[in-house]
Amino acid sequence: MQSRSSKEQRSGNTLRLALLGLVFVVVLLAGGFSIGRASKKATTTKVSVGGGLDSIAAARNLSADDVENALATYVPSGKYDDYYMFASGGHSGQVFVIGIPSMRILKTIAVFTPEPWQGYGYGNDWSEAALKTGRTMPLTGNDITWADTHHPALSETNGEYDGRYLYINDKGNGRIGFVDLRDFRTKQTIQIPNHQSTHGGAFITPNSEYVHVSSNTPTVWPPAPNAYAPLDQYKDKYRGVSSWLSIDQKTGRMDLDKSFQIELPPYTQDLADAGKGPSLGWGFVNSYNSEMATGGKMEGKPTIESGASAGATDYLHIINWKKAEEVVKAGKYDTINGMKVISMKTAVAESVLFFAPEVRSPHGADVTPDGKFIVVSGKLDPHTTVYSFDKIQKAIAAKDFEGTDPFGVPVLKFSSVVEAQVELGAGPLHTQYDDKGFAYTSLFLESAVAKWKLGDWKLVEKVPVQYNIGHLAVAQGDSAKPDGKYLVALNKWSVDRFPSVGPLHPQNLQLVDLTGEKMRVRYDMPMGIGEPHYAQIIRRETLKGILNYELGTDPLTMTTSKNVVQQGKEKIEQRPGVTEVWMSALRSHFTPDVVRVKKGDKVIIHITNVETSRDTTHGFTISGFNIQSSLEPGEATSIEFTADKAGAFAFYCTEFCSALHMEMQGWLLVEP
Ligand code: RUQ
Ligand code: CUA
Repeated sequence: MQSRSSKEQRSGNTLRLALLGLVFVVVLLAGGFSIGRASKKATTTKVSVGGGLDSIAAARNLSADDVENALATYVPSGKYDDYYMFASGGHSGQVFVIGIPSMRILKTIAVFTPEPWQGYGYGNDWSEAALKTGRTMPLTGNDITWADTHHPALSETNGEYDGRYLYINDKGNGRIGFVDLRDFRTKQTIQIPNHQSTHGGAFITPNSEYVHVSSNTPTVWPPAPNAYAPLDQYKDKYRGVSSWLSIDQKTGRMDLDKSFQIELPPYTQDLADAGKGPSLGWGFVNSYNSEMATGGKMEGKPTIESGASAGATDYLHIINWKKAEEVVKAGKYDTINGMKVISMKTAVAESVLFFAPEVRSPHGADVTPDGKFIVVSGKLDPHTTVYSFDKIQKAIAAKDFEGTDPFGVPVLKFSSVVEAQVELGAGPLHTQYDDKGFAYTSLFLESAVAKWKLGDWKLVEKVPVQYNIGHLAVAQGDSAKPDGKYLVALNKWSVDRFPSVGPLHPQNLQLVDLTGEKMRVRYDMPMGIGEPHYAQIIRRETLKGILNYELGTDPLTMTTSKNVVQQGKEKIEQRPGVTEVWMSALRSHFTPDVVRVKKGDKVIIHITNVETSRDTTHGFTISGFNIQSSLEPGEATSIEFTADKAGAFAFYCTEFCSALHMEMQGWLLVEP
């Protein structure tokens, strides 16, 4: 449909002609019938719709291209987008859910950062339990209330997104979070032992056995509070780490007892991906700074920027995680900060870890959907390098090494493992795939997306994007079965695309249509709420989100809360130093609506939203106590605080739930 109208533009290229084509498209879309039937309808629709479109386009000064872009992305009221995109929020510490192709934000998911609308992180409730497990950084003892979320990973079954779980790493503080896609809420955050940072990952193994992350900056090893080594001992005393976090198949939670780590040299480990199909059981992590530069500009040493780019090559880390599992089972590990860690020495001896040279300063390591190749781009090289998994296996079997790195890790011969080097343009970073054998690589310096053909290893086409694209995401593009169709360019700079909102500009996400002969930028989406790094796009039907909870559900466990409050069974219990309340919320009142406590009491309020129909959310806040809960339909939560000042404090429902929402109010009386 779209190609028909673009063809017409090419021949005529007048607004009127294109609009006629579009009217035809509208009719086709509306009817979904064959051409013969549609043209019958066109006689009735054409006049009103065509006339309207014509004058709107003229009044708004829209070109034919603009109108086509609008039609290609518009999702009418009450209709749904075809895809969900889960985008990281960068240093907002969140995840954003965006509809594709409309590019409308459907939700923000709070992960590492308190978020008041969702009542996440206020009031010692279930969300506090999810947040607190990852809050304190053991190395400093500090509570961390922000995060730098980079790479969301959707759970997979047989290499395809299954819509159950989502994981997201915190680059800044070495953490990972788990979002339950039944209710789009974060259920677990973890400070991963032995990590100060994360970057390679999160990626999921094809049956969600593990979610992987590796460190970014190396840490003093073994990590411990007050562990210190000066930078001139970097090579000996600092280490990177690759973590394989076991996923509980029933709950989606990560289980550190069943997880393991692999000690790595103090290079800067970077992007990573899981093998699939023939490469199932393997993981690939690239790295930069094999030079081990540590900066020191004012001491006359090179900056990390130049020091890390001085050498000719870095190393792709090739990890046999199935083998690593066996090594752990055989007990060949050390326990460091409670984690099972395979030492570098053991990893080499047991053939768990190999290196392949990479063109210096690489970024992006992306396994093709068939699992046969790993695509790595070098930020400073216009080529992207394609490694063959088959060749890697043969080289390992034949011990076809060019030597070892300074830590004794065998380095495979570059020429033996490379399938192709494809010249794409300036600053290639990340690659995604479609269903037709094409690969799409972001070109940061060139501000473009390059489309190229797998197998032919040839550039097909480029489309400019605005500006400086980092990651890109293709519909289902990270799975064994990509859809193609849409690509989103996650551009770092917006420069002149939007009116001024002060010096901090929004990021610019752009929707690129992949269905036509040529790639086409359809839509600009300013992201004024965070800096998305990476995103994954999943078919809408795959997600089975719930519309309400079973009455009395504790969101943390998704089971019935032991403090569920049935309507009519509300009560207040008082014992020395404690007031405990079982409260219900129902349009438009809380029961009880007056709560008397003694100054200094610990107050526990168990609230159940006893309504379970769609969209009947209530909120709960008490003035002056930094408490804010969002009680979704059916939810039961428990709030705890100390009433240490006497006074009369209003509590009320924060969600506009009914005509008498303003009256959904009560009193907490703290008696002196
Ligand atoms: S990185 S712009 Cu954190 Cu994913 Cu490449
Ligand atoms: Cu309940 Cu407003």
